[in-house]
Amino acid sequence: PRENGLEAWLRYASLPTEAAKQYPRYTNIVALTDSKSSPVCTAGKEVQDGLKKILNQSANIRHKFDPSEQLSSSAIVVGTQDDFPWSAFPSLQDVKNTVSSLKEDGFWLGTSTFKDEAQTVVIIGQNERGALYGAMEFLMRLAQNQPSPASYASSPSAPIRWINQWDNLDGSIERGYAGPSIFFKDGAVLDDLTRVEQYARLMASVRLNGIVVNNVNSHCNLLNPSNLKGLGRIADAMRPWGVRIGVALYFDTPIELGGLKTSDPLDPDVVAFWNDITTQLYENVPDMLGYLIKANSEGQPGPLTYGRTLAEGANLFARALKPHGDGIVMYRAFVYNHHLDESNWKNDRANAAVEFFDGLDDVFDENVLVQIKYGPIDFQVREPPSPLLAHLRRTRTIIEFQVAQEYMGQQSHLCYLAPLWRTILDFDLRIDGEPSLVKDVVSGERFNWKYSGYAAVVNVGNDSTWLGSHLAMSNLYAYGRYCWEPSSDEAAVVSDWARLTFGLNPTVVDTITQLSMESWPTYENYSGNLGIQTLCDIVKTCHYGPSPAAMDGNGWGQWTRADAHAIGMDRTVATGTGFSGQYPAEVAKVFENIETTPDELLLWFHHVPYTHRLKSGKTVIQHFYDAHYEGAENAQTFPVRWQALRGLIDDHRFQHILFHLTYQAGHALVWRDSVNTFYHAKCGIADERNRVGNH
Ligand code: GCW
Repeated sequence: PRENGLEAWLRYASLPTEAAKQYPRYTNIVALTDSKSSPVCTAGKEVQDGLKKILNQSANIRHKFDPSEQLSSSAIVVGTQDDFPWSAFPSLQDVKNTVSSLKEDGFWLGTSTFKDEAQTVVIIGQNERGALYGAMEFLMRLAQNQPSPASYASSPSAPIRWINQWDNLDGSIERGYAGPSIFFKDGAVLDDLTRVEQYARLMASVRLNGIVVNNVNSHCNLLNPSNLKGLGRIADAMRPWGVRIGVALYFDTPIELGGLKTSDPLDPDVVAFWNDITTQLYENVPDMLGYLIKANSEGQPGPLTYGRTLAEGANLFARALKPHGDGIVMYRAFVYNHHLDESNWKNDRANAAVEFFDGLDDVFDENVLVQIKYGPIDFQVREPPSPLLAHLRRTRTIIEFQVAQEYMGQQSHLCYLAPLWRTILDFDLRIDGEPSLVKDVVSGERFNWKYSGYAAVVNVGNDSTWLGSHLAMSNLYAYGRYCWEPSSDEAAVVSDWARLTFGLNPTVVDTITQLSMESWPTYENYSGNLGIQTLCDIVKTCHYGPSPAAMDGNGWGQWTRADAHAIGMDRTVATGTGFSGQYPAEVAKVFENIETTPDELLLWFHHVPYTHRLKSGKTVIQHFYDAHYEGAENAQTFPVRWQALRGLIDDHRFQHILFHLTYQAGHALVWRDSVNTFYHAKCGIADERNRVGNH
């Protein structure tokens, strides 16, 4: 069959006959549940389907375990710890303790013997979702020809592992590069939600358990009666995969949908309006995650519009949710003035989040979580972590990543993002002088939070590749893996993904792993080095393609302050915007000082002459020239190295990817020459190797 990408990494390609022979003949699947909509039931069907595809075995599913029965051949038993027939498996008594100490959604996967005869695969979830995750782990190991271990327990690093879609009701997707929405069209929820179910399956396989289905730039019509029903249908489609849904709200809905005169969060009619809407939502989506709020950001109304604090705005929604269960408010920290005056040296958009949230740590209701983009600006190719992550201690947080490659080549360039995410997650904020890795703040460990975690903006669309490019899917896969285990090895993760997506041929897996691992440094080299950010078009707001000139003179506050002599943002406390002082003391000291600031963030924190010498010994401008040549040159090798895989994977995907990599190689040259020529013209300093300006 033509490989169109719909199954992504869940193809369950059949194992070569020799490899398949090592596995037992599985005849029975016991999925311990009475309910058809339970993830445990889904797990049973998934295992049945996977065994058929990977091993060409046909197994039966039953839903009760009968201990009096003789299992003549191998069985697979999957269920929650509460439903598992412990007494039938005396050899698993020790496992009971392990299982009871699993975190929510965790699982135990192992093998045991039943009545000393048949080998049984046992999958026990801490809850129903965990059982499904264990079942998919079993299948994904099998598909990679990695037999399941005798005993393996796994728990997530954080309970919140969610996706944010930026889908609009008209079916367009903000920053979407892969066709129209799989959720909405013409103002309504789509009738056919097949793709939504398939998406939930992909999410479950990497243990993502929640999704906000509509754009943070939301519309009041989301909440009209027929859409409330539609949201109910979306939730129903995703629930069997253990995925819960939430919605993003438009702050002025009381005025625009409710016909009220105000949306002031303290107005009793506004409170009543939101209470009523919330009740209606829960009637349709009884297990709703809660509300995502973008307010007072990029032209969106919010509490500040009505002279109220951000906390008063957030608490309005928190109180509406409270009576209905465990719903939370995800209140975005992405609040800033997008008409900032660059002529003031002290102005700095990077300062905004900490300034806006200053003093609010103690006043948010307990079911408000603040959702913080990983960097202080906006998903750039290189940013330090947001200092707000070090300021909120009582108020729990969610870190926001972007699988959508908005500033990263928009899925037309290969850019595997896990190595970038690790620079953030492994960063030690040294809060109160104590070890405070970002991943430990986010997991809740640092401040003893029970509920915190991850969100990522994902732009899957109707395209059969989901993201518009086969290789871009490694980012979605890796995102799930990192939420679960943020210390994972980036190369190992992408290799797993490559095996599942393209098969077990080591040449294929190694090539994809190497290209992926080189892709972010390569992209950084040709798009924007030394912390200057992605030098793309800010003014037209397409955020694509080189436009270093657009990076100044805009109100968005994404600036480089490049003139004829110097470049970079002075974010020091001593002479600049003061941003470095927002970090805890030890980190602030590192960034305040030009000597201790790492080269890759130099221009993020300091304004220096083009002739400033880096730790590498090169000048800033020569580094620019060289890095752009290196990046573009390496991008030229991508399609060539890909060519070597011809015939080793199916031709359809081979060609599709070749097309993308060839395009990327060409566009990298455009990037190189646009950026180099721009700075050459600006500073007039010749390239030591005489390349720039000479063609
Ligand atoms: O990066 C910017 C994007 C906007 C987006 C905004 C946000 C949804 O360019 O398209 O709006 O961030 O995160 O709210």
